[in-house]
Amino acid sequence: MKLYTWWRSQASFRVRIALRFKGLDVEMLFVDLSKDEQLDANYRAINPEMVLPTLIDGDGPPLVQSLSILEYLEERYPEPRLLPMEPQARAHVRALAQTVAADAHPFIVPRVRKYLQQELALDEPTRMKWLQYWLDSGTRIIEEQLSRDSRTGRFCYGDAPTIADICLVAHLTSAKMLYDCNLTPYPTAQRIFETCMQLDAFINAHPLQQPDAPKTI
Ligand SMILES: N[C@@H](CCC(=O)N[C@@H](CS)C(=O)NCC(=O)O)C(=O)O
Repeated sequence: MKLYTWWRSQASFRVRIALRFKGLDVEMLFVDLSKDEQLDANYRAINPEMVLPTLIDGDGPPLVQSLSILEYLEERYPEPRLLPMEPQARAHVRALAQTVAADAHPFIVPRVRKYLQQELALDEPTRMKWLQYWLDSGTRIIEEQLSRDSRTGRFCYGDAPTIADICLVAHLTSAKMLYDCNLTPYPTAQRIFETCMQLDAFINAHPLQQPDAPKTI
């Protein structure tokens, strides 16, 4: 299996966690988004949207979109599970995952940041305000969902990690480590983050554990 990834990429982080969790061997191929390597013709040929991640399992075809890749891994390599069995529980877990991955994350990706800077000429403090607003808004919504739902346990759903925890951890890592957001108002999300970060799959997939990460940030 081959994964096109970059240490800072939130969507790649999601897939790295799932691969580790399921104990799958993967070769990492690094695409440096800070150098626009995703725009190279060779990468475009396998991922026409020119975004990370892309996963290639065996002879392919290339798999794109991190949530779709998580679902593929769950279907192809079901154990250990990343989705509960019961349909309403599965819908709940998918909804939590999408709250951050589909509704918050698109506002902060490099091509959006580039547009704010190059086309709208927004200065750095204004762009930071944008990023922190959307990250914080995603965290606030998932905190509200988690804190009021009796199905929340040690993890987002019960006492085992799911794709919701994967998306939550990737989101909070961006919020805290990359964009200095204050997470104090979100105790449930923080508690679950810390529980996940005790697990090898989450630790090993963390951005700063990647071979392409810088020594300091
Ligand atoms: N919805 C996509 C998002 C993909 C995405 O935007 N990835 C970012 C990195 S986290 C990227 O490659 N951005 C390149 C760019 O914006 O130019 C997914 O979940 O895979």
